[in-house]
Amino acid sequence: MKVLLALLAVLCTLVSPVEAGDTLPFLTIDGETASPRTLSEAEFKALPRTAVRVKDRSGKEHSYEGVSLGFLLGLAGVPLKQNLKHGEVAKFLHAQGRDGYAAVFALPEFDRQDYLVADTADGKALEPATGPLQIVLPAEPRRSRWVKQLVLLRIVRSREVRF
Ligand SMILES: Nc1nc2c(c(=O)[nH]1)N[C@H]1C(S)=C(S)[C@@H](COP(=O)(O)O)O[C@H]1N2
Ligand SMILES: [Mo]
Repeated sequence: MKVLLALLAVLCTLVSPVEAGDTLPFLTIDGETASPRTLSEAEFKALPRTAVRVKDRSGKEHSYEGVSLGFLLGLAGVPLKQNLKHGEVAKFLHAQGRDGYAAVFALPEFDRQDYLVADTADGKALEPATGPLQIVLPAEPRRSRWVKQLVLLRIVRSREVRF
């Protein structure tokens, strides 16, 4: 019986999506990178902060603040900018929200500075439906990569296709 229960527990953890509620770290950066890590809310808040200004659909400007997405990847040892060489360009970022929604980014995209993991908008913490963290991309009015409730930044290596 005990063995069966243990097996069931293992199976449950294997099939459950990234949705483990309170047990989920604030932000996880993992995958094919030199120093995968998790960040607590306090650790995130202590990182160097940047701000970007973005116009919404009605033309109203909003100020988002948080930590540069490239900086966060750098913390986990992801090679970027001049360190992004040769085979490393086959890697990409899979960014995922608590609901499982995901968007991908190629690593050379982080040559630009204005990709943000925001925790505030106009000086206030993001709404629960959006935060506590959201990817904010000032250059992308189509907001499909503005992953809400961001919990995971995973580096994935694209596999060689053999013919
Ligand atoms: N976690 C999560 N983030 C998400 C989505 C989602 O379904 N889940 N939808 C995306 C898409 S397709 C769009 S257009 C915007 C919509 O957000 P808005 O209605 O606040 O502009 O959120 C993006 N971020
Ligand atoms: Mo969308």
